[in-house]
Amino acid sequence: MSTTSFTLNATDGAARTGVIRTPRGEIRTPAFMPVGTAGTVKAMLPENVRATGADILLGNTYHLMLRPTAERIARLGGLHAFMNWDRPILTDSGGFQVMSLADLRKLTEKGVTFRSHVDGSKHELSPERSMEIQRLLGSDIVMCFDECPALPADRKRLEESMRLSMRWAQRSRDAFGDRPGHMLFGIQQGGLERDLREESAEALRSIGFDGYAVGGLAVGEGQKAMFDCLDFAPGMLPEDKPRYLMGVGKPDDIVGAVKRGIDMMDCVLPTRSGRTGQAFTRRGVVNIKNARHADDPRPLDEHCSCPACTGYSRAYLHHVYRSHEMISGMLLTWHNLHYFQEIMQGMRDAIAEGRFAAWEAAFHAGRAEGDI
Ligand code: PRF
Ligand code: ZN
Repeated sequence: MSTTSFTLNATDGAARTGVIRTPRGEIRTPAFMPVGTAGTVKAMLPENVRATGADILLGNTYHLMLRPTAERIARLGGLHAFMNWDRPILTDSGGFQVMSLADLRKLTEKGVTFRSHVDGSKHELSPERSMEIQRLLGSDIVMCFDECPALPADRKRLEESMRLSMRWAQRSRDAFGDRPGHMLFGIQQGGLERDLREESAEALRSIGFDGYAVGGLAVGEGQKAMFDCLDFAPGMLPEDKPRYLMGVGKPDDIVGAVKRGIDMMDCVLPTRSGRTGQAFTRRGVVNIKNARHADDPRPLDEHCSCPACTGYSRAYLHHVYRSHEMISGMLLTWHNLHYFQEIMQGMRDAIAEGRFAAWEAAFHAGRAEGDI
């Protein structure tokens, strides 16, 4: 018996819209998942994240296993109760974060050993331990344990790494077992090489997953190379399962990915940029720290209905940023998440009504390349 499902409601070219059903609620796709790495979407209350339109958050095995530990979160009733978010949570499996954040990493067939970036303590992660941690957290969508090389990487390295990730995908599947109400996603690797992507997709399809991620992109290759890869990679994955592009991206990356058949994405960009004074708007990026906003009585975006844009001027947002006031990160994060979710809703509606190309043209027409 399966208590989760994915329904495709409409397609327009390669773009798709649908819904993932889980016991904790529905996820409308294409979906953008705000990042709640350490059990919080930084600077936001969970109910306010929900108010921006998010159906699902992303959490991180790596950060939570180090602090406060998966066992402690399990004793306290799981991650949903702990962070006061009762809707779906997807957790990344840890390998990617170990490689980018941890110290003294050692990779073997079994898994990785590393030292914590927090206190230097020694830890191990493997497919089996990652599945156990994600179960203790109570994650609704569990990710396979994989390895993701930075690009550019030579072909031999990409091939060996991808094959290791596919062996780990099988071990992840075996360790995950049968958990009604929870989904396990495989992760395609293979860099920008078409034949390696196909080999990886074939390995994952034959194991069988509830959804499939495109991993190994947005790691230094640039937008053009990423889009070239997305012209073929999603089409190698089963049509009747959700496809998740990990760690992407800027608004135009997200639109280009959906156009190429991606259903889910996550990125720290709206939240992190919100704390560093960058706002994404329909007309382009606003750097609120810039002195030219100091006397500007206009809102960030006159068409935006978020609290930052309905209640405050650019001059105020500039002032609180320069004064290091906490409300600066709160307001800009809210605005950015609101804007990202508005893009997703716009794409879902456009795909459902068969007018994605026109929606995309309008999206690009209103935008400037540099700061506005
Ligand atoms: N694998 C995992 N997490 C990820 C990635 C990956 O390839 C990426 C690549 N953009 C981001 N997060 N497990
Ligand atoms: Zn706004």
